[in-house]
Amino acid sequence: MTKHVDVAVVGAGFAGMLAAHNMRKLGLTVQGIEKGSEVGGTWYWNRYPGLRCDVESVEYSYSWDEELQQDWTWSERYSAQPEILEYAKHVADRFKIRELFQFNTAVTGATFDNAANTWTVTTDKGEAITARWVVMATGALSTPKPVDIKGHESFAGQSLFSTDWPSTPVDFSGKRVAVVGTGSTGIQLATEIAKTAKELFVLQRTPSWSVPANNKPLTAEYVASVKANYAAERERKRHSMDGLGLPGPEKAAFEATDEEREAYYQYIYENLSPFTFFGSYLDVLVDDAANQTISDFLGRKVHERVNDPAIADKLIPKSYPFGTRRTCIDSGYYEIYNQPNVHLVDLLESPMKQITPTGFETEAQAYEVDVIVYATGYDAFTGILNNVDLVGIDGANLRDVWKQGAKTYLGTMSVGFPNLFLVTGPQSPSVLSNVVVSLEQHVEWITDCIEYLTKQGYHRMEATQEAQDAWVEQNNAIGQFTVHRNSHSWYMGDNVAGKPHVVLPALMGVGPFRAACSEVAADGYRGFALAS
Ligand code: NA7
Repeated sequence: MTKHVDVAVVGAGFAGMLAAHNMRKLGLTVQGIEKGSEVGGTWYWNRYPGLRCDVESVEYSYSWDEELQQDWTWSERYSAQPEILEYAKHVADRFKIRELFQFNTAVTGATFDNAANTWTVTTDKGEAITARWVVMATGALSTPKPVDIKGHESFAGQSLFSTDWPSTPVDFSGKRVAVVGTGSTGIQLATEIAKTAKELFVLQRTPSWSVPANNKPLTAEYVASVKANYAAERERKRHSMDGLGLPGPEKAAFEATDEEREAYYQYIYENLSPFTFFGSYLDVLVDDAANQTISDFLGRKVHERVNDPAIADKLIPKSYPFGTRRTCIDSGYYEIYNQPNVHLVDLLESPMKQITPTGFETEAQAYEVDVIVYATGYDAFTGILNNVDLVGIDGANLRDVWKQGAKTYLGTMSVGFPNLFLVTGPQSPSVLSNVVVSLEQHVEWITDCIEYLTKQGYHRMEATQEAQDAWVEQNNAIGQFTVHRNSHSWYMGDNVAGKPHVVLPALMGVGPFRAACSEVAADGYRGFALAS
């Protein structure tokens, strides 16, 4: 039997929970669908040891309910995954959000009925749900990149995946372990595994920049000071460039003396979020020489932390400008290379040949290991949307429409797919911001939009080609203006074979993005075709 609701919400992560809650508040009928058995999204699926958020906990939390933010108290500066999952569960309990979702159910596809202006959402349980509006709250980093190393299925030891970690603790003591990948995930995992493994081989292709987390328990005084001004500070951050409202002097890098710059970078390094570097000087994300001053500073830090200068040198990124790949925070990452049981395998120097039944082989030598841990990243932004069959007008599948590159208007809708809202989709700030601030903005905008459409008696909303083209073009132009023009990364889709090189996140910043979305709404949803 087909169930009919006003709104179907896919995903019970931070975005989906809020979307379902908001739709119910509008008085609409809602069906949430979640593949996992619990709320939490990325914090439900990811549970590898050492996993910690790289945005401070008092910021990485909902701001839409004052009592919630006053009642909940974070224990550490950067939360570990179990605490964030507990928070998500607390919110679900507090606002009775679970009753809006069907868990343990994966969406397999959705097809638009062009005459009825409804979507039929299908699930792996064989169900069909029709909905006027669909909100895809599926996250930008939810589909792992397939392992693309020759021979990986032949490995006879234990293969572990950061994105599908066993629910019982894994004991690495006495084992020879290889970690593949040195993004945020690989860095966190390697730091943890180095504590107990007999031998740890860290397989690095592209090094990341990493800055000490300086994680610490939060004092009662600090928490009280945050809570005293929570609402006002949240509001300020909503209009900032990164959603974090980090400080930045109003001058260009070379307007400061070398000593001034060094002192300021040192201050950021010791005290502030690493994302502060992005706005440290006005021109660091647009001017290559200004940008290089940060790399030079951080390179010196790597040398201070790693005893062997040759290894330190290999750990220093050289192939991309600072800020065009995720800057990581760590809890002793570089120092693991001072331990006798930890070995850096530089795949740029000796490329990987293959994985074998007993380990792996580079061009230079063969290694025997008991465990291989893959921290090889995601098919970001589009993976999850392309893995289900989203069929819009005239039977077009989103994955085919996006073959030459994902395109949206305001990150929220793609031409040919009416009534299908994306949250933190391509060309929205999402991963280049405090994503909770971004997803709240997106979900609130969608909520206001659906309320408007409902009140005005509209049954259909579709992005126009003209508006979408202009939005994508503007984002590409910003990409060309910034240091991203010289980079290849998952922000551009470059990590997945065959994926087109497109600027996936919106680079304009959180505040300007919010302003653009608000203007569109105030102008009667300019750039969208509305119909009853
Ligand atoms: P990332 O940042 O995409 O990192 C993946 C890492 O895996 C990166 O170092 C890759 O090197 C490496 N990789 C991928 N495929 C291979 C192969 N075939 N051989 C060797 N190395 C490989 O993903 P994370 O999970 O660490 O972080 C994603 C986000 O999650 C992060 O930014 C936070 O926002 C949270 P490459 O760059 O391809 O040379």
